[in-house]
Amino acid sequence: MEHRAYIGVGSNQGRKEENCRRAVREIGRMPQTRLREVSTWFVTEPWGAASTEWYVNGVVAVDTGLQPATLLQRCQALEKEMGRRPGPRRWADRVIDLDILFFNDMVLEGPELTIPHPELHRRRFVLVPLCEIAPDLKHARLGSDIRELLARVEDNLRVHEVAAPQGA
Ligand code: A4P
Ligand code: MG
Repeated sequence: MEHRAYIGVGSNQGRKEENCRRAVREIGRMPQTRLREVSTWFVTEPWGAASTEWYVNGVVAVDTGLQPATLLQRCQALEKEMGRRPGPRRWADRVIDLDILFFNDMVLEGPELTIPHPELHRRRFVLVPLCEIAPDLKHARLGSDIRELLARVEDNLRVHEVAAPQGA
């Protein structure tokens, strides 16, 4: 059976946009998994005050036969493969960060996995790219769609579209 998952992709270390693009390619190569939508890339002001280094963020939609726990394991293995080291503190700088935002309309609060991602509705850097690819997607716990969440979000940290490459 196919599931629809949305994954948040972020990087604030090294070649940030390239890291994000590589992660998306690798997500598309996970078993039983196909990329369905990829948002634009955005340059975003760091949320959470743990770093002053700006991020590149985007969101992808996949159809997958993997279960949520397996998808999480695959994402964590990919983070590790791309050079992410376990940081000493929460929100430390990272080469790549993959968060499962939604998995079907599942609501789950486990020790390893919370779905929908507990902070997504408070983060403009997630809602802006998500609204691009899934404005009508309903948040299973809050009952609002992404367009509504974006209209209401109090986070005013800056989120800019990455400039198109010169000559493109
Ligand atoms: N976990 C629970 N639910 C999930 C889920 N839905 N998706 C657990 C992924 N992981 C989930 O995550 C810590 C643990 O969360 C995992 O072991 C998993 O079992 P982590 O990615 O290893 O650690 P982290 O990312 O340092 O902590 P956390 O709390 O996930 O931070 P966030 O929420 O990822 O925030 N500002 C901008 N502009 N852009 C960003 O991308 N990201 C962060 C990190 C802070 N500020 C940012 C950005
Ligand atoms: Mg994370």
